[in-house]
Amino acid sequence: MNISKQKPPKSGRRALVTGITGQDGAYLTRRLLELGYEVHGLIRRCSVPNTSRLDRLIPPDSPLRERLCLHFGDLTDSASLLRAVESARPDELYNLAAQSHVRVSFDVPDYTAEVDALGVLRLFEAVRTAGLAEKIRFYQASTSELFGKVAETPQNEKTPFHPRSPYGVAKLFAFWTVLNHREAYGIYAVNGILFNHESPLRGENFITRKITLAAARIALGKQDRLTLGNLDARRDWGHAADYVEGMRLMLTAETPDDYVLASGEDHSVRQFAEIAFEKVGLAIRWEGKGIEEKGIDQKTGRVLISVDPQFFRPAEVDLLRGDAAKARKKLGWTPRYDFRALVDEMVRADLKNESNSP
Ligand code: NAP
Ligand code: G4F
Repeated sequence: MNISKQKPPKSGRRALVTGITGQDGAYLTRRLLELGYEVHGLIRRCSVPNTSRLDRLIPPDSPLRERLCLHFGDLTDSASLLRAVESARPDELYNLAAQSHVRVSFDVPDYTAEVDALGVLRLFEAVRTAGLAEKIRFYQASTSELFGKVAETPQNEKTPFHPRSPYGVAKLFAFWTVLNHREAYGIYAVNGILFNHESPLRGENFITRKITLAAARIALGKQDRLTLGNLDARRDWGHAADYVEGMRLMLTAETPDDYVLASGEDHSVRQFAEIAFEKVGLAIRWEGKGIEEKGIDQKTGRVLISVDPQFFRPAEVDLLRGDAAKARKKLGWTPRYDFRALVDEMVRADLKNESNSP
């Protein structure tokens, strides 16, 4: 992998991806490389290597790597953004970088706003300073968290916003920053309002991965119990591979617009856990209410899941279910995974990894 100023060989279109080391960054990068793009990524300096997701999807000996180039930078550092934009001179810019954890945003609200809100503005300033405003196509990773305390169900592009966390509020600033740059400077900039999307590469402290990892470890005798927060929360979960394809499609439309990507189904945290545990051969029975609720192994009577209020949020988003009709119709977006296939892939991957590690 090229780091910084070593340019990869020239090819077709050029993309710059911020957040390239994250879940979506890795899936999007693989897809763009497969399509022949030259991909530049913004990467933060880290005390341990942080390219494990890229390494998993694009093996070190893959010829795709020749068209991948990483630049050190940070959304809080304007000069580094300008350097990356000027060096890559991208046709397409995907801004995926964010402090993306909603619960954590209550602990670090100031930092979350610096990155998730002002970071987007800094990136637009870099684009304009580099003289790329007329040529670039800019994707912003907006979120269903904007709907927050939902005004209607399902949510679509016209549903009013009511964010419920510092993360959601910061992403609201970012959403409007995109619209403002579209209207004020004519930049081709779009918001992808994406509902939750998951994969085996999902961070381990998001609910789906926390559950699939724990189910695998409990089945293998490596963990006793899983402790969760709000079991009643409902989310619209899809697969990241499908959603990065939607991001790309948004930048191919003739005119810039904002789109919801969602599966159209919602499930509770409790249901997700039940299915994940079932897939490792553990049937769960629920007993008790509120913080006393327990998920019990039907066969042995052992408590496998319990509730800990430390995982509750100061303000919760109770229910998200999206309507992606516009993206399906105008972009031809067709997700391949359904809910069960998603859970199945995540559980299998965690079982495999955990079986092969101490
Ligand atoms: P993720 O796995 O948490 O990845 C976040 C990425 O942002 C990582 O590469 C991280 O780098 C990078 N980053 C964080 N702070 C940064 C900073 N100050 N400067 C530069 N890079 C920084 O998130 P994801 O699930 O792939 O999500 C991608 C984007 O979509 C995020 O903006 C998220 O808010 C948004 N989104 C996600 C979902 C979802 O369900 N996944 C739904 C809607 C919207 P490190 O690896 O160095 O930490
Ligand atoms: O997996 P989560 O942490 O995802 P959340 O808050 O929905 O945010 C994710 O999706 C957003 C799109 O809607 C993105 F914008 C955002 O970047 C992120 O990717 O939590 C899902 C639900 C919540 O209601 C939470 O309260 O699960 C509930 N939950 C219950 N117990 C838990 C836990 N969440 C976590 N992380 N950990 C728990 O133990």
